[in-house]
Amino acid sequence: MNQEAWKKVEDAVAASKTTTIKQLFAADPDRAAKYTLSAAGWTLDYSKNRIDADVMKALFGLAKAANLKDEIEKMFTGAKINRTENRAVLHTALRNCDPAAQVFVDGKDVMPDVRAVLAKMGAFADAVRSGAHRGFTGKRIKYVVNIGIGGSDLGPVMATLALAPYSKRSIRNYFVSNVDSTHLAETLREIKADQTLFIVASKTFTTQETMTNAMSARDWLVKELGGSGSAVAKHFVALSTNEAEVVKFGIDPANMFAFWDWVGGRYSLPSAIGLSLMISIGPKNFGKMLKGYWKMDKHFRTARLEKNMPVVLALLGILYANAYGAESYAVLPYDQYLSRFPAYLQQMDMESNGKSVTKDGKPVAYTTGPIEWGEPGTNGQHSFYQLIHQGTHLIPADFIGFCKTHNDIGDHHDKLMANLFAQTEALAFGKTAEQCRADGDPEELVPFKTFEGNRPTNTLLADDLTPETLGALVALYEHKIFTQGVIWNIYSFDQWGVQLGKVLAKNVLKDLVAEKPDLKHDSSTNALIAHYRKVLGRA
Ligand code: G6Q
Repeated sequence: MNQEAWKKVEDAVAASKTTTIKQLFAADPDRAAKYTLSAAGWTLDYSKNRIDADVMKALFGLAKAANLKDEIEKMFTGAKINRTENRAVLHTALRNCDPAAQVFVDGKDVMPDVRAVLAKMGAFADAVRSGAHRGFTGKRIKYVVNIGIGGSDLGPVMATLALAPYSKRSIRNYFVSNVDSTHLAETLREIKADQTLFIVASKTFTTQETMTNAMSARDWLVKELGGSGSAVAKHFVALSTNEAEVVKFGIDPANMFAFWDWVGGRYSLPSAIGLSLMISIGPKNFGKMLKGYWKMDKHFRTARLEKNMPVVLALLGILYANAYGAESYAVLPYDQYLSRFPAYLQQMDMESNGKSVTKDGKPVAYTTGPIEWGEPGTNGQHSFYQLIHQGTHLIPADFIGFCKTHNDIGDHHDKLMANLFAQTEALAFGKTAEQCRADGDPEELVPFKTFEGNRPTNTLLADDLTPETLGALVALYEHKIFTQGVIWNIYSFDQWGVQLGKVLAKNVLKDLVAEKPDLKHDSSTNALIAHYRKVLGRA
């Protein structure tokens, strides 16, 4: 992080720190309008933050000092900004809807391949939806099971739930990720082999959990249907970058949907990894989602920093993480369809910016990626909001809502949105001791019923939850996270911590199953392995 520019942020914060959000509003009747932005179907009201013109100016200075505009261009034009893996980062190419667009990696335009895979996905999704693609015994596909984990699972799960109103209800989607056999077993209980399509989603096609689940699913299917290879051909497709491993597994490359090493797992929803979603909502709606992404991409690439929604969100996050010591932030969607959105973002943010080494390989001298968490409103209000209102931690929160609902029953939606607006109001303005007394609270209860307020929130509003607004929302957070990575000067697109887990588990597995293990771990791990083996009679 540029220390000179950061010093200016610290100075501006020091000068404004004692002014509360309440005072800031009282001093400026135009505050809400001043701190509201619109882009790609979304409105961001960030007025309920601990900011004034000087703080914002200093924050934009920080972005400029990091050459953010140049870094954005590098990403969009295929520079190898994921240096530790020597890869370009081009999820934006996946949703570039300009038919004339060209994006080059190593001198090759990637767009023809992107369009070809999308077309192949569309044709296949249509065939499954219409019944043209049938199972081994001639039955229509009724169950679609995505087998994948991490980036090959969380995006499709989140979006399939989010876009349920657009789904073909006669096809049911399942997602199996955990290597815990329970996940697969409970799914198999609900489906019929002759009506099931398994989608094996794995960028590398070597991930332990996914390959274990895929092999067990294949064994189950062959046992149920017979026919071995020919049954597998009708009931298994693969989403991967690794054709050789797909073929080894027994899936014909004709049934493989490709993507490329420049698509990071957690950024892969708009790639072939979105096939299960596309089967659910149809290629047209998938295309609309891509359009939503693309709109936000264009906004991010072209809007000046001061009007740039992902940049503003990123800078506010940096303000709280680095100047106020906030360790986490909450994402609180007031929409049941977005129930998995916080979990999806958790990976996107924490895997991208959970780094403690700068691009020069030196330890960072400041806080980086925050802990992201959240649940849909209003449920969270009856649980953890207490701590946000009156606890000792500062937890900035993003409230996400839609003016219209897909399920117009009575006054549910008005009540839902009333809660959203009321929460941000209460968090910002609190309740003073005087107000408590005026409400007749007994004096001994006043300290407990007083709310300090001054809790920062952003409110993100769209007219309704559609494929387009969902795509734009995902892109908004992707670019927010990118911007923070640039300012923190860290590599946001590798994930060596995930890779470590993949190796460690293999080593331990050997010791769990070996006839005579030679335990060479620490004493704790050795004892745990020995205990496990003893219970299973393998001692
Ligand atoms: C995502 C991560 C990680 C990855 C999974 C699955 O950015 O790299 O979550 O998506 O480990 O990997 P495969 O798709 O290769 O199975």
